[in-house]
Amino acid sequence: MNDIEWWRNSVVYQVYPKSFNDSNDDGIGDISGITEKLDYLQKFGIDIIWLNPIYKSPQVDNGYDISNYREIDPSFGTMADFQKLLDETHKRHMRLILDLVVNHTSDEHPWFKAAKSSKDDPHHNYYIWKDGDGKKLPNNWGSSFGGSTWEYIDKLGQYYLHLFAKQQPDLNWDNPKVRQEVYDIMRFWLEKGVDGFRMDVISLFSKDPAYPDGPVIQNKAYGSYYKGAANGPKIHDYLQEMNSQVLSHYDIVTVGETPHTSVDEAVKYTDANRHELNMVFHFDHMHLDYDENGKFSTKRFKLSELKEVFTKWQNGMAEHNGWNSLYWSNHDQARPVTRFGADDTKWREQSAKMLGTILHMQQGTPFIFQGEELGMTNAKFNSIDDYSDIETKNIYNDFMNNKKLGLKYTMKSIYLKSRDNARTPMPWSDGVNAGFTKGTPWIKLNPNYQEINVKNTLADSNSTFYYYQKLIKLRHELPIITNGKYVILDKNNEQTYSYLRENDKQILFVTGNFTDKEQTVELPKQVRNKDGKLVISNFEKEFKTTDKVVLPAYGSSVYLYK
Ligand code: TEU
Ligand code: CA
Repeated sequence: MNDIEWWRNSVVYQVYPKSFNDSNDDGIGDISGITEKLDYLQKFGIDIIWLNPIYKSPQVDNGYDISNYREIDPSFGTMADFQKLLDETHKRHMRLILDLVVNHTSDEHPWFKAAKSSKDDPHHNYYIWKDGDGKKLPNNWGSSFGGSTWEYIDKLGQYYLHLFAKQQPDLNWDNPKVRQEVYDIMRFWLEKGVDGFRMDVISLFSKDPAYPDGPVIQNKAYGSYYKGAANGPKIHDYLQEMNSQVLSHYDIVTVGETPHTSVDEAVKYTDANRHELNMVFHFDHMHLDYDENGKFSTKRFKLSELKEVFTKWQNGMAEHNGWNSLYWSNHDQARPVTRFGADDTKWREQSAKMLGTILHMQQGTPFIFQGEELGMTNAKFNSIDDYSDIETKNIYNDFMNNKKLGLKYTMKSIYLKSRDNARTPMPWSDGVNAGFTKGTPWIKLNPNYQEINVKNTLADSNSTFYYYQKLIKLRHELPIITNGKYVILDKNNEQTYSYLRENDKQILFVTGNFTDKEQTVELPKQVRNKDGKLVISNFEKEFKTTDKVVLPAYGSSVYLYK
């Protein structure tokens, strides 16, 4: 296995620092708190830790609004705490990557303060400005967090662009000075020994200079910016420049978050011959349950569509020398057992393990979001006051006051889709505040933490944790999981997801039941009546596979054929 890049058979664990572990009892997770839990991560077997932003930030968007890229936000600790975490991670033969958020800064960043002071300030064109009268918007683009993407500065007679909150002004990537500033920031962290970056909304850096109006979709009040800002004219030039000036000088991994990006577009970012990024996060499976209200819908995904998405990306990347990231969730998404499995007590852990099987046996680098290994569910908070996320708050106001969708639908869509579902504190025990803090947690715990927590999961040899631990181990031990060709077997049904992984020596047969009823899966001709070795299954019964497999509710299994 050592003839491939290390990130191709690695598993990444995403830590949301604010909610992982609080070491100084102020109710906020912090860097020293992560260091305290490195042995847990090492025991789990993961290879790479991804930290969400820990830089100085007013926290309007939980750290995705950065006011100083070279300082640790005091709420997370000090630079010495960070260096200790990095050193302790390396001592345990794990790697650590940071979150690079350079599509925008905080409006409290010194660059923006200078930029908005005068049109003649040298930093003015670090950002994107359009002359205007304060009445007629430069175009119809709507911010991801509601409202227009344009904010008017009276004194300048200009609008500035913000694809996200108005406190997150977009940087002007067409300005070479901005790009050099970013490359210097990257070198600052890489020289400390950081092992790479997850790059925030990397597909949005290069905007269409015409700033054309976008289509009005999902009955939003404004047009979408996707056509004018996603995968823009210069994005690949900029990434190839970034690669040649910075990335190629270090043994690191890069994963770009690429909203609004098709597989055809994504292969341009990840084809190794293009020297841009190693892999990207796409959103196609995250959009399967969108409806006319966009993300905050009560619609359920369709398994046939999920299989189509995964198959498109497995094939697309393989055909173009690209590489997939594999994920069910992150800090922006709902918990997988609620969204794709079954989060009732009866099937929760079984479906969590099934989802793990289906994702971790695919080709690519799997990302596990903190708590996924416990089979954590969405947190059903009763009141909007219990939610903290800017996106959730804005949706609540839009649905209640503009669209008048009523409290029941609004709260149900928030229960299902709020980003806070992923941001409730990591439950370490069934004790006070689940052992996350001795202070008052910055956000409420998931009410089911007495049942779902690390202490209970480690005490149960059949828990999701130990199942995921085996999946991670399989990826390290079976090259076919890294290099086998993916072949979908049951594209159209809504009950099971079965696929093969093939190389010149072996065949892996992977199958999972997405329903609460027993399902029979015919074995494909490639393995029928062959002797297969069961390598993992989330149901105990071991049986001979001849021509079919009977899967119990949410059952999943993997067989290896020579
Ligand atoms: O997310 C980008 C992004 O596309 C998300 O805003 C996504 O569309 C939304 O969360 C779906 O509900 C990145 C970060 O992951 C996110 O946390 C930040 O809020 C955002 O960029 C702005 O930096
Ligand atoms: Ca703390």
